[in-house]
Amino acid sequence: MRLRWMFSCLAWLALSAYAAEPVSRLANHPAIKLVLDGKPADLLDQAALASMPRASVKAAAPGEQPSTWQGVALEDIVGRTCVASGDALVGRALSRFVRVTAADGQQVVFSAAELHPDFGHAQVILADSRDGKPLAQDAPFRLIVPGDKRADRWLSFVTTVEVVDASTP
Ligand SMILES: Nc1nc2c(c(=O)[nH]1)N[C@H]1C(S)=C(S)[C@@H](COP(=O)(O)O)O[C@H]1N2
Ligand SMILES: [Mo]
Repeated sequence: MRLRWMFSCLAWLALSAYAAEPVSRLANHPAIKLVLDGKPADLLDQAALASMPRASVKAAAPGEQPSTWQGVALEDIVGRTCVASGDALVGRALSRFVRVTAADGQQVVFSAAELHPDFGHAQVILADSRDGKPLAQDAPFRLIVPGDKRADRWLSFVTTVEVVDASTP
């Protein structure tokens, strides 16, 4: 009897912790946190990401067959911060970089110019599907960097995109 009471107490605690914890809900409804110069700029949930233009690229990680990856261009996500997109990438803005973080803490960076169509045009994609199917072990989002000879920047389980001003006074 006592055990059963303890059990229901534990179940109640677990349920209320779930209700109070937005992070656990995010696990089922993936979203990308967008940060501009250290300040939260936006939360791109599934609806926001679905409203953006779809981007597609055929690319192979070393030793693998090429796949068609689909998702949203990293450049378009950066543009949501209202900086470093379109013709705004001049002067000091050329010292901006984009830092992408994964759920395991792994991080990679790109310069804003490396992504921009007038400069490097790296066509990096935040992919959510591979060959028409949702991602598997690398879900919910994976960076695809088509030009790289190594897959080290093909970051899996991406959570955060930050735009950082790296200029010195
Ligand atoms: N989140 C995250 N993504 C990551 C890594 C990592 O440690 N964490 N390793 C990278 C490295 S070094 C490589 S080589 C590829 C490996 O991709 P694969 O597991 O699809 O072969 O993932 C990349 N993406
Ligand atoms: Mo690697």
